[in-house]
Amino acid sequence: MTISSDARVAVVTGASSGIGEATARTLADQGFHVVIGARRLDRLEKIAEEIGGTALELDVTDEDSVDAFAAVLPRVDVLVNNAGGAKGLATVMEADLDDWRWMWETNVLGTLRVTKALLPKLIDSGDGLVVTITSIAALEAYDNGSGYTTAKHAQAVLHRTLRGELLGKPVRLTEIAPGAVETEFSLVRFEGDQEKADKVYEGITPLVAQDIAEIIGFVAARPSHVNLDQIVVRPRDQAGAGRFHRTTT
Ligand code: NJP
Repeated sequence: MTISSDARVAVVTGASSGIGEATARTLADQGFHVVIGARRLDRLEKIAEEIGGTALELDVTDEDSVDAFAAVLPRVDVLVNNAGGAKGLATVMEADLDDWRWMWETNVLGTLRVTKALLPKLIDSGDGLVVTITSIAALEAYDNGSGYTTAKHAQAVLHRTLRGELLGKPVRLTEIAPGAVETEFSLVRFEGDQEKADKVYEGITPLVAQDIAEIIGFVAARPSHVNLDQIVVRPRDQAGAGRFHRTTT
């Protein structure tokens, strides 16, 4: 990997699709050298080529993978903790422990592993920024969603804790909590069932990945004394995790 020593480096996890991919493109347009990580390296390589960035295989649930990823980064100015997602919908009584493990490993421990590994470099940059993509599921509970809502609450509290622990250090922290964004999110949640995934966005105009990417670009472009702590963003058609205005055709 060749990253010029004076380029500002932005790392985006989970950049092989959706919000992460759009964010990588936006930050590259803003002049960052963007390092993108995810498990699907073939997708990453195409994106990296288009944006003049660097593709690195990364599994945030695997300690060795995170260590290897961190080891090759010469510097880090921005970290976007985006890798994550949901698996299934079930009541607590019928909770699938494997789905819970996936959600906690990816969203919570994944964010912890990557943040821990990159924080020294973010501090050394003299003007670091950590953006964590949580969810409105980090702000409220909804029926059948406890595996995801508990994971997103935990991920958010981990992120918010750093805001205090890093006071006095040159690192800003921004949490972005989106509502419904049409990406591969629902396809992953429903194990590739396109019909079920489509139903989530039926009759509404959802957010798209670019909407979130533009917000992250705005955050990264603020002067270094300005810390946008938390941004909640939903489609106009959504007032809460389970409250939608749907038009019927
Ligand atoms: O979903 P999707 P989004 N290691 O599925 C990666 C949150 N959010 O863009 O590894 C490394 O298109 C996966 O890559 P791959 C959501 O919780 C969304 O919507 O190649 N990477 C892919 O690039 C998540 O935190 C909505 O499979 C891993 C990416 O994660 C973030 O937004 C609403 C990985 C997922 O892209 C981005 O999700 C909300 C691993 N172990 C919060 N596992 C929404 N879309 O409605 C997965 O409130 N990835």
